[in-house]
Amino acid sequence: MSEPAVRRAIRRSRVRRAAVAAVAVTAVAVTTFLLPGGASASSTAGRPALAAPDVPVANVKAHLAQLQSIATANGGNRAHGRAGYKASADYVKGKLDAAGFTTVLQAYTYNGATSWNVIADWPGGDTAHTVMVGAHLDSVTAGPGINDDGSGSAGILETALAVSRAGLQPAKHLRFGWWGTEEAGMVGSKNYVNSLSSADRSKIEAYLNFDMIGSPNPGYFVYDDNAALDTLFKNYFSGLGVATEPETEGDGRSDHSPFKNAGIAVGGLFSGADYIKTAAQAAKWGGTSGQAFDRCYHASCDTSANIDDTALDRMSDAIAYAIWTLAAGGGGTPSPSPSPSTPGGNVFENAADLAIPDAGAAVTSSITVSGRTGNAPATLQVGVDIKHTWRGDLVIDLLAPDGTAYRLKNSSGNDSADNVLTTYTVNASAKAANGTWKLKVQDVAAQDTGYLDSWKLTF
Ligand code: DTR
Ligand code: ZN
Ligand code: ZN
Repeated sequence: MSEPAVRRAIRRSRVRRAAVAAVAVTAVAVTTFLLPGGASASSTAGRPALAAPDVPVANVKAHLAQLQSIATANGGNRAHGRAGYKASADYVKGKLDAAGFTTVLQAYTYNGATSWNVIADWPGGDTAHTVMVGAHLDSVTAGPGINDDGSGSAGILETALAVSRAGLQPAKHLRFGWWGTEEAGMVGSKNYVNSLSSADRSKIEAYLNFDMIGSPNPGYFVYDDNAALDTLFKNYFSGLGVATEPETEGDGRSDHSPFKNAGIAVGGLFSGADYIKTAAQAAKWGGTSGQAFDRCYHASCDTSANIDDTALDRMSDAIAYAIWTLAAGGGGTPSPSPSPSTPGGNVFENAADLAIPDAGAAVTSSITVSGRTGNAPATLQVGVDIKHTWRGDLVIDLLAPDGTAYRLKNSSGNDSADNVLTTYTVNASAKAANGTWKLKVQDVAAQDTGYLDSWKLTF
């Protein structure tokens, strides 16, 4: 007799438990991510998603304070060939060694001076499927380079330390890189990519670059070089309710370029440099229109004071979300992946696995609908696919963007069949179509467990 059947037999002999008072919690969700070549980074079906942790912005700022101190103690900068750069590399390496990473200072020379990339591998994971994250550690000679690019260096450092704190055991292999001599033309990262055999390059499924993520007058720009990685970050910020724009200013101007030129999928985030924030951008992001995103770009005033904490916080959390999603099949804030991919289609789906706590709190999964006009139809189709070993435990609601709840399914003491694979029809004609719709699911009786496999809205 299969294990679920044994459980059913036991449950039939058992008085059903009262429903558990529920406190809805926002779900964690897995986003299936397809890389070029079809490799997928989704979690094993049915395994509850791992939630990416919050990356404490205070810790990121503490790293920036260290980099500031290093610059102050070494002629005011952390530039190629200067003592401040090597001290920065030693600081980063020391933190990583203490956290259990396998680190290497990869030496090279440029303009007669030796410099080093810091390469750190997190032990474990399938090295044939490597996810790499990087930032440049050097500054210009004019200043300490706290936003450019201490912010990216500190953001990925604290995320690496979060991987260690979590004892993460991702399916894919994780590698981090802190690049030297970017300011002279991506010299360090070029050295690294050129040092790889073509076989080793092909093992890097994605390279994510973070060069300026804490600009004082911030924008939220997503690299659009690779559609899937672009969508990953756009979904993340959509889940935060933060608008993003494609990053176009930096094409060819940072360390993702050598990886892209080697045929590796690249992505990343950027908070802006010397371009001027428009009125429209200020309207959606706040800050000051008519002013550069970073007035201290490549200047001596690019110090610890030259950071917007909110941007640094959000972007650091996005780094963690990307790593957990790509390498560990986990994620963070539910991120809808509307289908078709362009807004305005009539089918929107979230295929993210979502664990449903047994006899526990309700969980929600989100789909953000955009590009439609008017209200939802009187026959809105809600397709639900839940894997569960006793569907009578489940209560399912559709929540409209304004919070109105439509009950799709009640619990039932005698519906012991497996799974919910049903399309419900809802008269949602009183509700605007655009906005974030949610599916709320609660398991109200003990024993038997399951997860939301996917759900979709058809307008
Ligand atoms: N961070 C700058 C290079 C740069 C300018 N704009 C962008 C946009 C996206 C990435 C990088 C850049 C520097 O290192 O000088
Ligand atoms: Zn720079
Ligand atoms: Zn930079």
